[in-house]
Amino acid sequence: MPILYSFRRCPYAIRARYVLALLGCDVLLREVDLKSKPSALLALGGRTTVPQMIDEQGERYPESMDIMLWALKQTARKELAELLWPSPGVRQTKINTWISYNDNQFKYWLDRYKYADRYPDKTELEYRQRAEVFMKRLNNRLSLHKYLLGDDMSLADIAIFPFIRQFSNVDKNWFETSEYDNLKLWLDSFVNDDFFNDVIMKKLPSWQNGQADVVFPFCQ
Ligand SMILES: N[C@@H](CCC(=O)N[C@@H](CS)C(=O)NCC(=O)O)C(=O)O
Repeated sequence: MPILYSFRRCPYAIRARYVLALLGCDVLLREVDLKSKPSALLALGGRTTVPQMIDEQGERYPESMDIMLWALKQTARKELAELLWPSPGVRQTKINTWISYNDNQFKYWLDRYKYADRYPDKTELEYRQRAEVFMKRLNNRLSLHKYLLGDDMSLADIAIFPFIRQFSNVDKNWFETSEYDNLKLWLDSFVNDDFFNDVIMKKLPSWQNGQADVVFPFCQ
């Protein structure tokens, strides 16, 4: 079985685990302590961020996007895979555009909003306002249909919701009373169910070399 190095709260790892679980792709999950990474991960050399996956042939998938694309290719759930990642290239380009805006623009302001005390250039409020540019775009899209690209969930939704979850947790009260009603409903649809809380976010002790592996997902 492929080996997945993961970290429970990491939004990149959450998106990877979500797609793997939804598509029924089994992996051996190794929960990483980021302050004391296991030597098996360090020994891979180069990038040691999580998530990271090594398949049965020893091929390495060093980023969350690589892992999600692997699952879409491997899965027996072809119809679901086609909904998440529709084959017309133009749809995939749109999905990639949303994801790269999230990863390259929004994430920058999210980190500063989360840790405003570490970035004294601006106030927490200013950082939040910068991040809200993306909130507004998402909220507008979600006023047109249930998910970002239409009435079906796509890879864009799954790749982005863990970052919005992080944003919402910085000041829960503010988020709950904010104007972004469509976004709140959309986020709720991902995080308020047993699949998310008991499968994707299940707590595991951190893995160190020699420890038994755990098969993920914990249900099918
Ligand atoms: N672009 C990467 C980003 C992964 C990433 O930054 N992961 C963080 C945790 S959320 C990490 O591993 N940080 C520890 C480190 O950089 O050593 C992906 O999509 O997988």
